[in-house]
Amino acid sequence: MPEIDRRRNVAFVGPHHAGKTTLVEALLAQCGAIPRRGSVTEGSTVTDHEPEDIAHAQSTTVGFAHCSCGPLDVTIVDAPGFVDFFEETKLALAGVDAAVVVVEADPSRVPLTQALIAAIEARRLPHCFVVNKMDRPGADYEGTLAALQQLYGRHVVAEQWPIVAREAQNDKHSGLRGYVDLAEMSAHLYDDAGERETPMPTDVRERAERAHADLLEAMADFDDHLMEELLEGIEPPLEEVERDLCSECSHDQILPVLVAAGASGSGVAALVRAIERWFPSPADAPLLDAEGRPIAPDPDGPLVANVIKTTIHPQSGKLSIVRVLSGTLKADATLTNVSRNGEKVRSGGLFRLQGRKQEALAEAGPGAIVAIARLDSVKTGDTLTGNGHKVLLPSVALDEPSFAIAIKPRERIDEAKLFAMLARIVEEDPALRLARADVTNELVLLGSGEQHVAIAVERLSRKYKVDVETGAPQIPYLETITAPTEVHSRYKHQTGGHGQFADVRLRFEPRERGTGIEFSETIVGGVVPKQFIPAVEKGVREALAHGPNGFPVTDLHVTLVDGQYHDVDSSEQSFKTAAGMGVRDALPQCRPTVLEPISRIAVTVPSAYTSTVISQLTGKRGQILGMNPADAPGCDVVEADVPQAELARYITELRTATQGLGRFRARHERYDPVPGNRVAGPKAAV
Ligand SMILES: Nc1nc2c(ncn2[C@@H]2O[C@H](COP(=O)(O)OP(=O)(O)OP(=O)(O)O)[C@@H](O)[C@H]2O)c(=O)[nH]1
Ligand SMILES: [Mg+2]
Repeated sequence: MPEIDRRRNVAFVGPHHAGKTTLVEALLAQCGAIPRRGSVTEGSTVTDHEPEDIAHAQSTTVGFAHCSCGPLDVTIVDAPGFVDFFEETKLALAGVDAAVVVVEADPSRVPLTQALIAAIEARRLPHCFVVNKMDRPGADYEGTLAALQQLYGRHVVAEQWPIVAREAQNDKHSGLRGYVDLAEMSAHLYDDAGERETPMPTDVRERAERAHADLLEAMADFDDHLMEELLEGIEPPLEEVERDLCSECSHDQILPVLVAAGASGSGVAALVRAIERWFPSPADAPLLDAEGRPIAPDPDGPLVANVIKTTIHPQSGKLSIVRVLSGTLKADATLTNVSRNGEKVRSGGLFRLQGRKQEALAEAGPGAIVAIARLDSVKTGDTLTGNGHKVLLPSVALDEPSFAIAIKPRERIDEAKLFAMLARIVEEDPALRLARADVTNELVLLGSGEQHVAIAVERLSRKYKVDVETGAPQIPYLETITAPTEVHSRYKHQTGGHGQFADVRLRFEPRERGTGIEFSETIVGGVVPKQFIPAVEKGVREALAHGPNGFPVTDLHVTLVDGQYHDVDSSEQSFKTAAGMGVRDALPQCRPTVLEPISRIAVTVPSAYTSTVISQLTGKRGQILGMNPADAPGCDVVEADVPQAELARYITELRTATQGLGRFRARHERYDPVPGNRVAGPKAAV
């Protein structure tokens, strides 16, 4: 079999804690890639190898592994399930040809797959579901299946039915013993070697027969011949059923559902067979370029590769994990980075990843997912080609960050160094963003949620041995005036020699919100000589940087209306000083008021949570602007204007109130007076 036909690139995705990493571990052990299964809680798995994964007993970034399953060469991408890391999952999906969606055997967890399934369906990626943790008491396969069908339709269909152990006294589910293969209608019990066939247990026969009929009916929607057989009451031959299942799953038409208990390895042997039979090889389903044209996976064709992940090690340097789409990638080759104006880059070594371990490779053909060392200027998402070939791959649209912290060095290093280190952390995870805040000038790190940003800070401290201080970013309050005034300010100073003298009369008037500061003058007869007027303006503007409440003053008009000077003693400095004094005298007379930034937010939530979200926003002094159906089915978009001060932890509160399903976008809208002039937060000064 040609090498490409033996390849399978599969992402393991699904809600947080569904058991993906554990299932991957069991699969690697089943295929002999590792001697025994490690455990997430002990920090000994292949794909959760980063210190942050181990410390939190969860995946915090994608992990890569590979194994040979019979003739197959399978590359596994183990994606983190926690909602904060979803952008990372989206990037990883760009590199695979199929996905195993792992869900717990608990119907209430099924809605958590919605954004993920939308991303999978956007790519028309073949996928199956694994209902996992079937060993747990109370595991509910039937309910979970029904919940999946309710959300994703009847083409989500059981291909396996569980054979469960029950407690003698109360008949309650107490474990998973095996499964019925609903295509073959054969029963299998798990054992140390994987599984063995067994006569069909009488207690599942009837239920399995109904599920078998459902499977055939769902498949018949895509095969007229099978439909005719069913209408005539003919049992279709097994070869036909299997052929249809392979074809319909690999074309993302039928979404089979399997059972497993990854912690004990139960179900893994059948999952391996499913990957082999149902999922396409890179040759079967060529990936598309940015214009939607398929890229022929030809080993002798022009090289095209896509960077799906970047990792940076402080000592050993950068690894770019790429998916080869066409051509043959070699170590120490010159590549063209089409995404960066055709820049030429020279690759270092080529590796295959087994968790943290790297195996050197001489070359990698179409469909391979491999790591390239030392592509220093290359970023995640870039398209690399050989010989200047000009093809560009589609970019993955990442959501805007919804949580921010302010960050500063605690000691030792200066901010510029910290910035450089943070930039490398952000390079590893493009869902993070580094910015300098307007008004407050703080360094802020933005991400998809509190945990996302906290783990990035942990990674920063570990990798670069830097101690940082973090906290909520300051709210960029401003202040303004609400009444006009006019002041007279004279600066006169005599210290031996020649003295200093300046006299100004300044008028202060409120301006419309958002119009900023305007300075003008109505001097006649040169009572303030022209050369000193810029100094007056400078003095005014500098003094306006700190209003009576400590915040920058905005939205006012200051006019220099009159003044006096002295031939010898007047200078730019003395006029600047007089102007500053005038501002400080005037502002308290102008009924100053603090302004707070208002964000316009659009919250997308399943309709069942819309009223919860509206009352949550109202409780945050939000002004609801409207509510409309969202693009995502069954969801609403609530638009509101909310003070930024109320939104610091909103993503966490929103997810808590909506089972993790709510998301929002925010942008600065305007400044409004703070009710009662009372500000919260680090600069509370009123
Ligand atoms: N009872 C039972 N527990 C399991 C099973 N699989 C995993 N677990 C436990 O569930 C927890 C989560 O398992 P993981 O494998 O880390 O789940 P995950 O989906 O990779 O989690 P994230 O990557 O953080 O989304 C761990 O405590 C596992 O020991 C299973 O089949 N049965
Ligand atoms: Mg995991």
